[in-house]
Amino acid sequence: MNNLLAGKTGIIFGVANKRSIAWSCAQSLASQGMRLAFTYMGERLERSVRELATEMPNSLCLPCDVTKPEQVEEVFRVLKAEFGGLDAIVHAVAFAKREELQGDFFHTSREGYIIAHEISAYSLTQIVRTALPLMEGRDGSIVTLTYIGGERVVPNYNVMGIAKAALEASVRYLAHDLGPRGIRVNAISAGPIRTLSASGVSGFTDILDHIAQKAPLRRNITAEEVGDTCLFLVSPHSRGITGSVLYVDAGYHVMGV
Ligand code: NAD
Ligand code: IMJ
Repeated sequence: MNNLLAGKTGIIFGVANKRSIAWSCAQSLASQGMRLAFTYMGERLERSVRELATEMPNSLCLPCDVTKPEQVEEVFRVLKAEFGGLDAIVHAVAFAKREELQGDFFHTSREGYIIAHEISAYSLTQIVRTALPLMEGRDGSIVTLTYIGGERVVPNYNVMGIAKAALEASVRYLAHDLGPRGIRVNAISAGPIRTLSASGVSGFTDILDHIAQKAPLRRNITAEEVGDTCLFLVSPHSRGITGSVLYVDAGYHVMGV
């Protein structure tokens, strides 16, 4: 089984380097024959993303800062010209100012709150709206990445937790909007993984150790496991699932203590 997505196209937002969860999603989708486009945030990441994308046949790389609507629009203009249509979107984008990810949540600044929500939550809705004309009539699938800090308190996750709650609610409202057009929208709630976005998070090693001791599977998860769940959500095997959050967390979310 290696051609589940032959003839289909997808776009991946959020590759920074080979450790990015978005890159594992890309590898799983490409392994089943999907043709992919990648976006990168800022010129500093262009080289890294272009180098990774050379592994993927017929792929495209485009700049996209999700705070710039004209860049989002340009992405889908190019995609229409190059791919014609679009079957899948993977949204793996999040950002909050570093100073907002420590100390008391109530210190969150107005600006920090707005930035975290614009990049980590609103961007999904903006991307979906702009992509819609390319996805009409194709039974598409949209997948975003979330974290349990959007439903429960994880110390230091702070404003990112509030933004993930908004992102998860957006998944439900988008699923309702797009269901009649045959487009599904789901989120993957991933356990902690050492990526660029996890670097410098205070106590991250302790959190990984805690999961390895307490999660039902008694281990942490890998980015490849998230990628394979993304493949499931993009493929027709998940055709009855929309508006859901799937946990790829070694079962940690079921625990009470
Ligand atoms: P990562 O740093 O590799 O990916 C985050 C991406 O967001 C980067 O590629 C970055 O360039 C992009 N980004 C930030 N600001 C942007 C902007 N203005 N416009 C466009 N892109 C922008 O880290 P990751 O851990 O792979 O994160 C991917 C997703 O997974 C995020 O939504 C994150 O919240 C989520 N997640 C991560 C973990 C974890 O432990 N690493 C766990 C659960 C969920
Ligand atoms: C992030 C902050 C605090 C605690 C955290 C995390 N835990 C985990 C993460 C326990 C697992 C990683 N995560 C789930 C994220 O969504 C990270 C988002 C993020 C990370 C950074 C670090 C660098 C920076 N801004 C960031 N913005 C968002 O400047």
